[in-house]
Amino acid sequence: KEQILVRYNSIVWLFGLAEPFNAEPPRTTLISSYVTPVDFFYKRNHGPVPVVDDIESYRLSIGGLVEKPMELSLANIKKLPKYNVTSTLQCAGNRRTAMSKTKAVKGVGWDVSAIGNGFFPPALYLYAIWGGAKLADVLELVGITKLSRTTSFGGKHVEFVSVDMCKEDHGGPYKASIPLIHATNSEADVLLAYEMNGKPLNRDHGYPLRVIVPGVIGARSVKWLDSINIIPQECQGFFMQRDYKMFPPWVNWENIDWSTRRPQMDFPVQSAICSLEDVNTVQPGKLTVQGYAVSGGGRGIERVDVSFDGGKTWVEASRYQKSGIPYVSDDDAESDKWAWVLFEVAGDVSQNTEIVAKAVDSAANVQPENVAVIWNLRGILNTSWHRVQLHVKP
Ligand code: MTE
Ligand code: MO
Repeated sequence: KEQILVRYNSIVWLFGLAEPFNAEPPRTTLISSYVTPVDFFYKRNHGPVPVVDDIESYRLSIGGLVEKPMELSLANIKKLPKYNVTSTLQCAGNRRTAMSKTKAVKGVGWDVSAIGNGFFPPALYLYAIWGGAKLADVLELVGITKLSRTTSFGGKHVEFVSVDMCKEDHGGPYKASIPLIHATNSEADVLLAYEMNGKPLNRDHGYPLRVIVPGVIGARSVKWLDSINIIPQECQGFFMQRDYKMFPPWVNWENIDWSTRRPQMDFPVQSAICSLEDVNTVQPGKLTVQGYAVSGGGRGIERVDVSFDGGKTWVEASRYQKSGIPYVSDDDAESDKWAWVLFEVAGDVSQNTEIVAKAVDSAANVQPENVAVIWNLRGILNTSWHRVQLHVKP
């Protein structure tokens, strides 16, 4: 494909691709390790991937409603205490393709792999180990003290602005915001990340600096961060106001009123089987089913149920995070509260059937049985029970 490189500010832009670069790995790669390797991590872009190549002149500017606006180099940010946070990144559009089988939706088609966790497993959920400074520490540099019981931030938001050019937003940069009360909460682990799985971020994932908002849909984790603004209310950009909102099934493109819904933040409880495709042919006998489960907002996974008979009877799967350590709960010191759990369970199969998985989170939230009840025109947050077909050879 023809590409043109254009230098603007310290950024070299790559133009000429008909569509932004979007990719997800095969679902089986996701369960091959707890931390998703960078190469197997899904990529989601709304515009051409920019190249920020002049790191010496790179500056993150922080402004808006602050007493002392600032410009920080990458070296300034690296001087702050470094945190490694294991967090699953999941696109709100994960499992969209399955939702569009109910009725057409608008958006990039995704199987179950628009997710990832640090090093290994791929899917539209990706779990990775992100290294960087805490946003709460960075904001303290401009005079915004960390969240305390007495702090009142009203409806203020922290806006993250990138450098990419998105056609949805009239060629403007990708941007999003989170509430200031969330950003200044050190426990929320919001990072300005410069590392992924122990190495500098690569270009696809936001080099040199990106936001990671654990437990929140991927759309708020802005890549190629250029500036941060403290603003009186939520960001008015396209991806906050006219996208990534959850609408009920009866809202269509004729009657939609975007202002009636708030930008989606936390993602709901989700799970997917990754050891099997949508349709499989197997020999009769023992079958091991593996996959991932994750919930938003730091809620851990309490249970994963798997059915070998289309949902009539269920067995509980075993769960783990780091290899060898059984997952207990999200308040267990060994557990990563922002990361997925991988699950595994074996059963006997003797005739054609449907294998089904559903997870329960620590707030006892469950996945909905059918996709129809959560169908929405943008095809986001398909968290319905994950079903795969099994043809058992006679
Ligand atoms: N940041 C910028 N600047 N531009 C984008 O298009 N896409 C968002 C988010 N941050 C996006 C962005 C969306 S929708 C998702 S799901 C994640 O990045 C994907 O991150 P990844 O490509 O590192 O997996
Ligand atoms: Mo996304």
